[in-house]
Amino acid sequence: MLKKISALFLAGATASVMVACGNAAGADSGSGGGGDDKITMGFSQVGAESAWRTANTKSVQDSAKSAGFELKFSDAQQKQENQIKAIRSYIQQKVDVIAFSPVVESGWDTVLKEAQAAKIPVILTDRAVDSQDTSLYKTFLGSDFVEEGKKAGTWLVEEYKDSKDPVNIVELQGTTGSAPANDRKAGFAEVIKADPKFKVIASQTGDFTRAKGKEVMEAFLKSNPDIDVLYAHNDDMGLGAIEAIEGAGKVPGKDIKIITVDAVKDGVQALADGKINYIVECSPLLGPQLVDLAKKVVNGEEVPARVVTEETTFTQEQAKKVLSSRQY
Ligand code: GZL
Repeated sequence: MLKKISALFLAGATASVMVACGNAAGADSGSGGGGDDKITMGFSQVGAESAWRTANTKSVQDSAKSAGFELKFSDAQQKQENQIKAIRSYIQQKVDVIAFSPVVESGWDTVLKEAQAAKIPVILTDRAVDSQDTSLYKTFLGSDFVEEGKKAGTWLVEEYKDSKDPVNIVELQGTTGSAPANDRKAGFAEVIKADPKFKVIASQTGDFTRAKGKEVMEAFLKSNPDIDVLYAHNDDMGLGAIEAIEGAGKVPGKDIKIITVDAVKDGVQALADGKINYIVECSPLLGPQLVDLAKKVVNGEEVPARVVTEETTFTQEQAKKVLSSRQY
């Protein structure tokens, strides 16, 4: 039974709250929304493009189940039109709250206005939108992708601090137009621009998938004989690129140094094996925080405008120590 609780949301919560990464076993805190009525959440997921996404889906589904939510879940296969269709169907079904990870940053205002008109609160998780009207959603829960890009760049500057030679970098970008791709690129460029020896000689999307990462890296290798570094916006593209590098008779991690983002198990394994040199963590375990925020929003409680997950980084030595305890 869907019990509509009109959200008496107090606008203008601006504090950003730094919270520790959720964990898969993280029990949700607080009581359910609206007494014993089930909260019905409509969730539109980007797709199943990477190990990160699979872990994120599991975290959302497990947390919704343990919180006693009725979860309506859809996989958009990385297509914005499928997400818009799913959000519209959730509006039709009069769910209590809508949450989604927008595959790209732009093009959401119309459907978000429809949700607002239907008085259904929306939570952004994982990826952000570029809507100017921030009243269209109640909060954003996820990582600071610019910071992730900066961490990648900072490691590279340190790694080559004693070198005077040019450092030729190729970049495998995430999905074109997505917040992580835009921001990881910007953060990295911001840091390396301090030294002109760092040159991004090729940059192209690998759409966050292993297969595309391999395909684009093969093309990079054919047209650029002197690649020193690969910066891949996620582990999956980096792992695909490793196959291409080895196929070209080069040694990943040595002939070409590799920096990736996420820290999923296969990525941390490659880091421990010396095929990747540095990984910036991006936690997919957003489920426990999402259900807590959803309960508050449905109950009309104030929530921070932005909830940023705390994340770390891993060197090859650290990877060997943490590998057995990685949850995804
Ligand atoms: C980042 C997330 C990205 C991951 C990729 O929060 O949106 O999408 O870095 C995933 O692995 O495909």
